[in-house]
Amino acid sequence: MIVIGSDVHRRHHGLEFADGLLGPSVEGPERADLIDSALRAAGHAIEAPDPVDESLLGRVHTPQYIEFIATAWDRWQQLPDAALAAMPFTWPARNASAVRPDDLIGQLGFHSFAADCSIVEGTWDAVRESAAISTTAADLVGAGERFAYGLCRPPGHHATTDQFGGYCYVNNAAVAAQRLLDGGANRVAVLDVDYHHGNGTQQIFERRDDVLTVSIHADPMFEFPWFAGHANEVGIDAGEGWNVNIPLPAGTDFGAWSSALEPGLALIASSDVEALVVSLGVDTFAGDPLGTFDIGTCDYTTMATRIAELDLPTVIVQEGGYAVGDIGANVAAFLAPLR
Ligand code: SP5
Ligand code: ZN
Repeated sequence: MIVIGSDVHRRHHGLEFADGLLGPSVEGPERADLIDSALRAAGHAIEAPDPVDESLLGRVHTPQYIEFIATAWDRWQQLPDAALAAMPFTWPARNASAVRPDDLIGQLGFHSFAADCSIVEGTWDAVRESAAISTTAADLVGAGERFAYGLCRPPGHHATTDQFGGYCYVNNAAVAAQRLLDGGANRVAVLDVDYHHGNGTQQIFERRDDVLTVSIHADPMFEFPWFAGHANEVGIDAGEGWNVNIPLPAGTDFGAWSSALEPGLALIASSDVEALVVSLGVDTFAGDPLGTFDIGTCDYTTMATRIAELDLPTVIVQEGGYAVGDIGANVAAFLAPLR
């Protein structure tokens, strides 16, 4: 199993509004560092990524959004009252104008959907590196590797074509899927096993039939991201039938989770896809502070074994997982059977 990773993620340590207070985000640098050390202890070598082709990011996202993320910190610094982190406080909600404001604070709201994210000095460096990691992993699989794992941080699956949120800025899974298509695959699937719905991946591909998106997640009736992830979201226009959401109740254990996985796998197996991207969140873990599911460390090995039975070239990108004491063991358990 080839693992791609880097220390550049440490430059991003954002703030998060939670429980009425602004504080350090639960999505912090220790997450990737702990995965890194657990994988090294399990015998994996970790290789550096190639630089990312930034034009690729502007095809999965809008070029205007990528330009915004890349320059927001410098613009923020020019404000006379620039504080710790660039964050919005107003978002375009129902019945709002679609006009993008000229002002930075307005654009921060325009280009985001949640107050769990902020932009700090090193955010763009880390975001670009995270996309480089997923691209490099995709290129390895495109060149014939059966599996490659991208230790991506920040995560990506909540990032839409033009909005950050849910600790995500650039959608690494979407970037990997697009890279596999560009490399010659006619159709790819993204299987999202993070605890939260992959709303960004869904939105990026919802009008396309060359990417099948399948997400298994906590029902948005009770969980973030709240406003996407219902079972009746099946894709739009040419994409109709190419998005599958499998929402699950609080407390779901691995037996029920596995039963939900089966129809997703069956659809992937029957859809003429030539490669697979797995959005691997381990926030389904029983001890996760953001989750409610009841999945154990050993279950991740069973999960990966079943996914590998699809017999597809597979890129795995890291998404969520906040039980830092167990995150390394959980990721290592998932990767263990993939060889
Ligand atoms: C990639 C990913 O897993 N993103 C998840 C983003 C969830 N952000 C909102 C979390 C709100 C948690 N509030 C917890 C309060 C506990 N006292
Ligand atoms: Zn998650």
